[in-house]
Amino acid sequence: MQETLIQAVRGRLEETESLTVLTGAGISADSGVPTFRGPEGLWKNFRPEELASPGAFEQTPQLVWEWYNWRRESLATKQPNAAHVALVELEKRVKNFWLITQNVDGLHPAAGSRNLSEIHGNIWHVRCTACGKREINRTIPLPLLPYCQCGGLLRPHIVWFGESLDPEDLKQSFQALESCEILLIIGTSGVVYPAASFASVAKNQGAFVVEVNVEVNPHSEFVDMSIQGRAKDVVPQLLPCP
Ligand code: BV8
Ligand code: ZN
Repeated sequence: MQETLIQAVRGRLEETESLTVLTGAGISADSGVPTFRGPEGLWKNFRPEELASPGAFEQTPQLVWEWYNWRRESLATKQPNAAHVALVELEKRVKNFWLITQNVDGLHPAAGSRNLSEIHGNIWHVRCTACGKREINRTIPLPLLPYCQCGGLLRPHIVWFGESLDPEDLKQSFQALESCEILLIIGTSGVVYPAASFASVAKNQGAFVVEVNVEVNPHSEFVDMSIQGRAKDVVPQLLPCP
């Protein structure tokens, strides 16, 4: 059954001129990066509001930086997997290709994806809370409280709960969702907004929506095709024959 679905999607990808892809933590699970809401999920020990929110950073910046330092340390040894690489290949082959990721792990740019919106930010980017300066910083570990040359406290350049997404990222994402013939959704539980609404944005303009996930999801009833399987196994098989 999955084989037939994969063949059908590969056939569509061969023909399409416009593909948008939305990824979540599931695509990085096969690189050894823990997902958020899975059994061994990152959120298992904390409530998101406890750590991934401006209030938490305001109250206990050390605790928040401890968590991000721990995640940076763990991510430093992780590599893109076959699914990330297959998306780079698809970007080369499809005329209009855009990748929207909720992931902050940096594995898509590391794999070579360029037409990319990291809508929740990137764990390797820091931003000054005083002067707003943003830079890539791979120091591991960062001093428990890292400061900018201007004396301002640095924060992860990541979108926390209750924070708005970068308007530029939103504009690019909606452009890609409103113009694509196919939306491919890989490895997301579809619970975090506004990304959770992206499937219906594409669907409402007539896109064919395909999901790749190891389990059925809240938005699975929205999609036209749901392929059950691990991203690293399924996504490379979607590549049109060279
Ligand atoms: C916003 C950065 C406007 C942190 C993240 C009440 C008050 C305030 C806000 C809200 C509210 N109610 C709702 C909201 C909006 C809120 C929201 O959606 N909350 C949810 C929880 C209800 N959203 C926001 O706040 C957003 N901003 O709306 O701005 C606004 C402003 C003010 C007030 C109101 C609104 C900002 C959201 C961004 C949050 N930041 N990350 C960090 O990472 O440190 S979200 C976090 O979840 C990650 O980025 C992650 O990517 C994202 C989504 O999770 P998934 O990627 O889907 O991962 P998950 O583990 O859940 O699922 C993995 C999936 O993969 C599963 O389906 C699994 O089956 C599958 N899988 C596993 N293995 C594999 C696999 N699939 C394939 N292959 C495998 N091998
Ligand atoms: Zn500064």
